[in-house]
Amino acid sequence: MTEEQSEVTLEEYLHTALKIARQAGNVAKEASLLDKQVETKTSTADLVTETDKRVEELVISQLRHHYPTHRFIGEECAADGGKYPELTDHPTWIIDPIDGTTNFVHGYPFSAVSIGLAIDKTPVVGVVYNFVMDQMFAARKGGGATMNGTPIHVSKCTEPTKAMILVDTGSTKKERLLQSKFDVTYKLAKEPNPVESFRCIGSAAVAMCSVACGIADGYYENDLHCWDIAGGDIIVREAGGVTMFPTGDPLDVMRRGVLCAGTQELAAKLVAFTKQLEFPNTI
Ligand code: LIP
Repeated sequence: MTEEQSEVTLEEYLHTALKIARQAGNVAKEASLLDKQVETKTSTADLVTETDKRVEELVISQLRHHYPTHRFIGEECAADGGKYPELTDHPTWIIDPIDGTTNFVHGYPFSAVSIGLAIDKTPVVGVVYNFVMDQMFAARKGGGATMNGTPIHVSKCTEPTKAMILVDTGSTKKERLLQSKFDVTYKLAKEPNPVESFRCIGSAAVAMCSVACGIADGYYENDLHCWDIAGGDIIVREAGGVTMFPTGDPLDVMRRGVLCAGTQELAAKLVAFTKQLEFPNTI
């Protein structure tokens, strides 16, 4: 294990990320009460506000101050730069300043600052702060997962018929992606072994943390980015759950989807369907 991955160092990274996420969340929460300037990005449902940009700048500048040799991938910088960011083995902070921007715009209470640190391309530290509900989810490799400092655990559900599953229509308007998501969800919703219930909450990071703390049993999506899932990935795994690409392959945060569940058994039963999902061509 390198020094960067030692427990002491990871704990220190987590501590820093927690402080910055709280500060960023406070800025976003204050802004949530004011009028918002909303612009669109890749589709009419892919929104960005001036607060997303401001919070991202704050998070990256603070992290860079602490870790000048680390790399950074932020949702809004990526949108501005035009070129899809590259993830290397180097320690890289992956930031979504407001995951659930549409919720933020509408006042629907699932919006979070998401910060993940990947080393060797795998998240080892994650913080997801739902600043509306004041719920701070956190984890580091080997340290367990917490919400507001209290340990959290996934549910033990193994059967789709007893599971609450989260999915999202997302911001894509591409027919191929939407059709495959609705087809898969329809197959999972009907007899002979239907999923008990589906919910949409509009934030991948909060959805993953909902699985991590056991209020949902699983979640899948086929049009995400690394910033939506990097923080949540380690939180789910440290809470005892599993994360993967919806085909059943190991999770690669640079591929454009995720499936997570409280148990391997439930994940395998979902993968039998989610492996039919289509994904964006961009890596
Ligand atoms: C959003 C996600 C949401 C997903 C959307 C979008 P944003 O992130 O978290 O769950 O379905 O496609 O990516 O744009 O609010 O940061």
